[in-house]
Amino acid sequence: MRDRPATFAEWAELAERELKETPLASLMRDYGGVSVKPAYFFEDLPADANAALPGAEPFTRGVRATMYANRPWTIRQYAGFATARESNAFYRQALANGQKGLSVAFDLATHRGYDSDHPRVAGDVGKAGVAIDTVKDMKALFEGIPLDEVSVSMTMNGAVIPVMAMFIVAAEEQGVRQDQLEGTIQNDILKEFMVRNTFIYPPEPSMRIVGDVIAHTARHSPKFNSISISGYHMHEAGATAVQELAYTLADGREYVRAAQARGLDVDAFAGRLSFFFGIGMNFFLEVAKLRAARLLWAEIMDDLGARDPRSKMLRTHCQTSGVSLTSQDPHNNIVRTTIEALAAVLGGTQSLHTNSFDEALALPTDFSARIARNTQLVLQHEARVTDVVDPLGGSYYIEALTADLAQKARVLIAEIEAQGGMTRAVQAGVPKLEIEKAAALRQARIDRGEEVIVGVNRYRVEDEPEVPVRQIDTARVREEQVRALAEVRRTRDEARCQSMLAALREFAAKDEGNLLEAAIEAARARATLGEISQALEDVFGRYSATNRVISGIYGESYADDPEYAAIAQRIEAFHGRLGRAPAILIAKMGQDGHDRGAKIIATAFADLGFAVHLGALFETPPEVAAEAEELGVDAIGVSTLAAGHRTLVPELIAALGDRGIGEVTVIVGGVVPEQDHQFLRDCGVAQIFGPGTNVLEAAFAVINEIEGRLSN
Ligand code: 3CP
Repeated sequence: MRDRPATFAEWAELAERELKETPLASLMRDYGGVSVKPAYFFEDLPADANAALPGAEPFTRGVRATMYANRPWTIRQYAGFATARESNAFYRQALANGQKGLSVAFDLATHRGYDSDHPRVAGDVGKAGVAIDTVKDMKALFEGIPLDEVSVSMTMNGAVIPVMAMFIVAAEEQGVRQDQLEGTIQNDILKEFMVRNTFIYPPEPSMRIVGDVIAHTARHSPKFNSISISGYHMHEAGATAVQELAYTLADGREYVRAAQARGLDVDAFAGRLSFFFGIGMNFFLEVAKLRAARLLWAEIMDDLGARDPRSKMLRTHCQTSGVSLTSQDPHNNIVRTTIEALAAVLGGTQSLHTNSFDEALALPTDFSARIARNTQLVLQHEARVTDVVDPLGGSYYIEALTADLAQKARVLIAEIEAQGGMTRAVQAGVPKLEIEKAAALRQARIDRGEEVIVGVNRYRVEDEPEVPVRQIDTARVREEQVRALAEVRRTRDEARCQSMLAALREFAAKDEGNLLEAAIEAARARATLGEISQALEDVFGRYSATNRVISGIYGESYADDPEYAAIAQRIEAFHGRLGRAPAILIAKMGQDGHDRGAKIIATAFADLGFAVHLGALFETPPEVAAEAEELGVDAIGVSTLAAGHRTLVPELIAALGDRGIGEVTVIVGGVVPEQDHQFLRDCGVAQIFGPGTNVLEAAFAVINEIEGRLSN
C-alpha cells in the first residue's frame, strides 16, 4: 500500500507507455474554454471542497441538507396545446399518473401579447402551447386543479402582466387567495432579447415590468417564485456551459438590482428568485455546472448585501436539452433524455422536465409524454439515486470541474459588469453574438463529424419507420377561441373594462404604480390578454430586434475541406456566369422566435458565398413575399420550429404567386414531421431539411435547386 496520494505526473508516465506513439496531449478536451484532462487526482481537489456542507452556504453540494433523501425533486413536465379545455384534460391525467407540479406552455400568440383573433397569429394559435385570451380560458385551464395545492409554473415573459393578472383572478374565482398561490412565473426578459425572442416591449420598460412582478408577489404571494432566471434557452441556442452560467447569473444580478432600485430590501424578495438550466449530453460537465451555479450565486448575493441564507440559495428547475434530440432514429432520444435527467439529478436540481422522444418532430403524444414522465419515476423509485445527498461530491474530477467552471464564469461575469451590467450588454447585443458564435462552431464540428451524434452523422438508419405524431387542428382551435373571445367581449361591462384599461395605460405612462396591480383590475373586468398587452404597447411601443449575420466561422472550420471548397467554387462559378451571387432570404414567419437554426444557415451560407438576407422575426407570409421581390432572391429558406408551417408555407407560396415571382425556390428547414412532407411538396416546396441536417449537404441541395430552376 502506498501512503501518499497518487499524482497526475505518476499517472502520465503509465499513460504514455500505454499510448505508445499517440501524444498524451491528444487526450485533452476543451469544453468551450474549460480544458479537461484525461485523469484527475487528489491534488486537483480545490482546497474548499472538503469543507462544503449540503444545505449550508455556498450550497455547492445542494440547497437542502437532506436533499432527495427526504423529498425528491418535483417532476414538472412542461405541457400545453390547443384549447384550455384540452390542456386541462392532459394536466389532470398527468397529475393522476405521478406528475407532481404543473408547467404551462402557452402558444406563441399569447407569448407575444396577441389575442387569437389577431391577423398576425393565424398560424400560431394553440400550436406550441395553449391559447389563452381571457380569464375564462385561464379558469378552464385549471378547472378541477386546486391552485392552493398544486404548484404551477408558467413560462411567460413578454406578456407576463396579463398572464399573471389572469392567473391571480382565475385563482381568486376558484376561492384561492393570492397568499396561497404556489408556483413560478418565468418573467425573465433579458434572455428573451438574447436568445428566445418572445419580447414585446423594449428592454427598459420590460425591466420595469419584471420589477413590478417581483414587487407584487413579494408583497402578496410569499410562496410564489417571482422569476425563473433562465440559462436553458441560452443552452439551447448553443451557449457553452461557461456562457450559460455567466450570462444567467449576470441576468440574476441585474434583476436583483432592478428590484432594489424600487426600494425593496433584498431579503424580502431574493428567497423567491429561482433559476432554470438546460442539461445537455456532456454528463459530468452538466453536473458540475449546477454545482458551480449555486456557488457563484451565493457569492453574488453576498456581494449584493443578502443576509438571509435563503436569499443565497440557488434553487433551480432543469430541462433536458431539446437540441440534443434528433429527428433521425428518434427512439435514441429516450436514452439521451435519461442520461441528461440523471445529470440534472446528480447536479441537485429541485424540479425537472424530461423531454419526450418525439419533440424533434412535433408536440409530444400521450405515449411519448408517458415515457418521458416515467423516466423520472424510474429514477426516483428504482435507481436508488435519491438515497444519498450529492453522491458525486468529493470526486476529484467533479470538484475540479466545478471550480474551473466557476472561475471561468467569474471572469465573464466581470466582463459584463465592466460593460455596465446585463441590460446594457443586451442592448449592445454582445452576449447574443457570442452565443451565436459558439453555436456556429459546434454545428461546424458536428457537420465535420468531429462530434458524433448517433443516428445522425454516424450509424445512420436507412429506411426509418414513421413515428406517429400529435397534430393540432389550428383552424378549429382558432375558431373556438375567436368565438369565446366574442362572447366575453359581448357580455362584459364594456365601460368598466375600458376604464380599467385606461388606468393601466396611465400607470404605464406616468412611470408610477404597479402595472400588475392595475392589470389585475383590468382582468377582473374581463379585458382580454391582447387588450391589456396593447394598453402597455400604446405607451412602451413594440420592440423589433436587429438581426446580424456573423461571418467567418464556417469558412475557418472548413479551411481544408474539399467538399466545402467544391461548393464554394460552384458558387463562385455561378457568380462568374451571372455577375452576382445566388441570393437567399432566410425567413421566420409567425410568432416563432427560435432562430438558432436560421442564424446557423445564414452564417454558413454567407461564408460559402451566397448573398444571404436574414429576414426580421415575426413576419407574415405576404411581408416575406414582398421582401423576396424587393431583394430579387433566388430562394427563400423558411425556418420553422413551432409547427406553423402547414398554415404559413402555403400562404407564402400563394403570396409569391400573387406577386408574379412564383419561380423563387422555397425551402423549409426545422421541425417538420414526416407526415407533412408530401403536403409541403404538393404546395411547391423544393426541399425539406429536418434537425440534424448537415449544413454543407443543405447548401449543395440549394445551389442545385437554384441552378436547376434558372436553367429551365
Ligand atoms: C424541498 N423541500 C424540502 C426538501 N426539499 N423540505 C425539506 N427537506 C427537503 N429535502 C421543500 C421546499 O423548501 C419547498 O417548500 C417545497 O419542498 C417544494 O420544493 P422546491 O424544491 O421548492 O420545489 P418546487 O416547488 O418544485 O420549486 C422548484 C423551483 C421553482 C424553485 C425551481 O421555481 C419551479 O418549480 N420552477 C419550475 C420552472 C419551470 O417549470 N419552467 C418551465 C420552463 P417552500 O417553498 O415552502 O420552501 S419550460 C420552458 C421550455 C422552453 C421554452 O421556454 O420554450
